[in-house]
Amino acid sequence: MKNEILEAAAKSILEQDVDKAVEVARAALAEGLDPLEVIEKGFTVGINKIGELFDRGQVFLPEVMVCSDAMKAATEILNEAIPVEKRSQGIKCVIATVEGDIHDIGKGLVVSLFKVNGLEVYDLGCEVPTETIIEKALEVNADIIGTSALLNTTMKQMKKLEDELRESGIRDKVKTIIGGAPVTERYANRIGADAYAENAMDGVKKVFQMMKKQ
Ligand code: B12
Repeated sequence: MKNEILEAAAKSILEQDVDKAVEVARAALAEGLDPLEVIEKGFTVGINKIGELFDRGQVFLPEVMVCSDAMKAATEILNEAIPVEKRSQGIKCVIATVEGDIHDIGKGLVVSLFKVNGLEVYDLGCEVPTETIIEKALEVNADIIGTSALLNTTMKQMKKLEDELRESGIRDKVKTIIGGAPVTERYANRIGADAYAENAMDGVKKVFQMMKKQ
């Protein structure tokens, strides 16, 4: 049953079927499946496949947009069902998708998982200028700044953030973590980010590791 639901989840995205995606998300919860596993091993498989087809020119932007609507509708239902860690960890995180980048599905997942793990999250949304990110981090006295970039052309905003934190003399006041499909551990090391996360759960793990070291 589990495999069937995971397959149906991926298929609903590939078939651009918003209603089906919602139906599968609800069915997964009714079956008692782990919502995170359904997102990662089901719906995300579908959206990644769409990304490949888009890359090869076999699907076009309007279709990707419907797929992402389906993905968002399903993940909203599943995110809400992830069990919440009631205990606040007292760790403040400012999260944003960088300037020029509208991809916010992955960032949304990061926000949800951070929250359910007891982190205090300030979600600035997408297309957020570096200056706004830094202002918010200073305003709330953030421990962590997490940024997401899905485009080769917007990744450089992450370097800009590192440079501006350094130039303003506040680099050691905050830890940075970056993620998104084109981002790598190597890139994080190169620009001087404190951590790279492959996915949202890895992000949670890295945040706790960084805060423990302090
Ligand atoms: C959905 C989608 C869209 C949707 C976005 C809807 C939305 N509201 O987000 C729409 C249709 C609008 C779109 C538009 C465009 N897109 Co698009 N899109 C995608 C697609 C298919 C899926 C992205 C996604 O949601 N993945 C699912 C989520 C769950 O995964 P994720 O984002 O990687 O996030 C996970 C991890 O990376 C990590 N993570 C991510 N960020 C962070 C941050 C932190 C702090 C942490 C801890 C972790 C973390 O955790 C997340 C959860 O586990 C990708 C293909 C792909 N394989 O990535 C292309 C893709 C990213 N898009 C691409 C392109 C080119 C575009 C456009 C420029 C197309 C155009 N010609 O207009 C525009 C960009 C407009 C802009 N200015 O931003 C290219 C980018 C190529 C590149 N490397 O530069 C891709 C790779 C497709 C491709 N193969 O060509 N897109």
